Amino acid sequence: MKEEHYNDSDIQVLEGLEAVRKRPGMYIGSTSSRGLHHLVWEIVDNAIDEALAGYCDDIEVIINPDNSITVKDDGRGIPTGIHPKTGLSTVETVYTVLHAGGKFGGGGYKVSGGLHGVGASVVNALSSWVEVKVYQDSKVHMIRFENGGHTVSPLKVIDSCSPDRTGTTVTFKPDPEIFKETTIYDYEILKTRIRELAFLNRGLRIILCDDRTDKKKETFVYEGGISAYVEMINANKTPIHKDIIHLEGTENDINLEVAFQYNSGYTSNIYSFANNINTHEGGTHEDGVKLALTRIINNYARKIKLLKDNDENLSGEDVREGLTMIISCKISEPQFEGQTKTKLGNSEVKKVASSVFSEGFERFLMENPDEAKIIVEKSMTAARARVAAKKARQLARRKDDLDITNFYGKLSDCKSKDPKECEIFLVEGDSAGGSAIKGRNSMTQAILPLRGKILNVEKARLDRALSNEEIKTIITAFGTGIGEDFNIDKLRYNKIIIMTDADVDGSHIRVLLLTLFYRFFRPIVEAGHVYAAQPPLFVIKHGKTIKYVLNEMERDEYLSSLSPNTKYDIMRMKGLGEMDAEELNETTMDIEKRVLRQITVDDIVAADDIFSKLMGEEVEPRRKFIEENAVYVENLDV
Ligand code: 28F
Repeated sequence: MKEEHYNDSDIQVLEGLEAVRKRPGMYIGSTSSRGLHHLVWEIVDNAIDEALAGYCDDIEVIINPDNSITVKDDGRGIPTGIHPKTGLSTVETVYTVLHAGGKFGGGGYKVSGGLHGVGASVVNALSSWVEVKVYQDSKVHMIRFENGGHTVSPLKVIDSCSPDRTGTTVTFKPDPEIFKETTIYDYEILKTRIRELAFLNRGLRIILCDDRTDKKKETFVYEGGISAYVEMINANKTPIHKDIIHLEGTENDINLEVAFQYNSGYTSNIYSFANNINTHEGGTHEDGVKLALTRIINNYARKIKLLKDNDENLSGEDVREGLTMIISCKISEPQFEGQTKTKLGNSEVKKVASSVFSEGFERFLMENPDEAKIIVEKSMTAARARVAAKKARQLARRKDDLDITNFYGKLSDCKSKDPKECEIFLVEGDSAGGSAIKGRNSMTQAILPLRGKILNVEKARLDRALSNEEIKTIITAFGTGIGEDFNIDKLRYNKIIIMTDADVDGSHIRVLLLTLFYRFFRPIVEAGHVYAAQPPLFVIKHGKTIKYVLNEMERDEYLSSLSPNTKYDIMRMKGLGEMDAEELNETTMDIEKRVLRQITVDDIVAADDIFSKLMGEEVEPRRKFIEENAVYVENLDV
């Protein structure tokens, strides 16, 4: 049996890698699929560092049939000489000595961006085996580790290669003892991050191969860098100005690059990175750019007199409406903070980001007045919508001290103020509304007669929906507010009952109301507060008995339950509007007698498809839908 000789550096090596195997989460975040894929990024980062240093143009990532991973670069190759501090080759040192601070461990940071990451030894510790080949000086050097980083064959020359072939090739097999959840690689996860790395490092070519069963090979290289990233995100949107704006600058050894373009949408897609790491939680680079963007657009808007002196400033939200932006910062000692260590903390970056951005964007606006005007007008429109929505929200928010019937006169509110026992009927048409007000239990039942068709909110932005009287009344009555102010705890009724006729008009109103609820009050539906009243379709009279039934099925069931020689009259009910207060209460409102159908979100999701066909812009789907469903459209039971 080979004599094991450990000198003190061997012991330090083994203790270091042992520590990683004991608490892998400290070094790679978790041992789930996410941690498994993180191993790839540790090795790829080292190759990218060699690219950032300017020595590598091509990187290849291969998923081998056994789910081991090979990463190749055409850089200088890890030095094969003896490392002064450890007496081992530099390659063996890089793969067996645990360096200070990993992104997850030791509270430190991931050293990257030209200083070769710390991750190689972590990958070694968590792999069943690792093989490193270095192409250097026309020789192929190879070293192999097994079982969590033990050197089983020290670095030695195994072959020769052409003098112009240099680089590093690393193959590793994650240890199933560590990655108990899965050791199967996901092509899409690798593809997404590799594509992102190619966007973030313009001109760098990264090839991804899957050599398992369904073989695949894709190459990612973007000469446009993060501008190409913006182009991809905006591909299925409508850009409102031609150029993608690209700004870059370096101050105090901090490099800041920004690419952005506005589209006609309302949402903002801003993604920021520090040393290629996705700073999901933002940070000082993103803050600096955002502040500068708001300041510059306001200054320019006032300069060209689009913003008058007494107009209030455009807000950060206004200037970011429809903005697609990528921010990439490269810094030698990044501090990552936040819940998931994805917030850039270096305070010195904020000033640099702000000044690099300001200088570049100001110049762009001066040199491109037409595009500048488009951008400023977009922010102005957003500001107007924001102000309108705020005003409407204030109007719509119930003034507790005033009885809101004075406000609109349309809502006949109930006397009780205990939401648990109160219910509100949204009734179609004034006549039914009148009967409902007369026939109701005024202690707990509020009536809101809806006149005509409420707005089709399918396509409207919040501020337009809020300008519709009927909708404002509904929002006020509910008491929850709408949009960002929405608070379900303020709901004033336990049941919201839609009471419309079973005819096409009634169904149309019902679908419009459900569109409104689905778009702006979905939590109320999800909580099960919304119901549809079920007015009876037939009334059967025999002797002194009057029996109301909901539909044909109940009618037949009831008739078959009568004794054969019972004489009876049967009539099809008229619309809600023709029922008198007594009848309406008796049949549809009285808690003891009525039948309500609770509306659930999946009702609405199914109907949502119907909404967009019936309410959406295109005529074709609507015609097709009505044609196919005409026979049922009046029983549209949503
Ligand atoms: C497939 C993964 O790991 N590529 C790498 C290099 C190149 C050098 C290097 C790496 C010890 C600590 C300095 C070569 N010549 N691909 C990779 N390529 N590491 S890792 O040096 C590591 C030294 O930092 C290298 C001259 N300087 C650096």
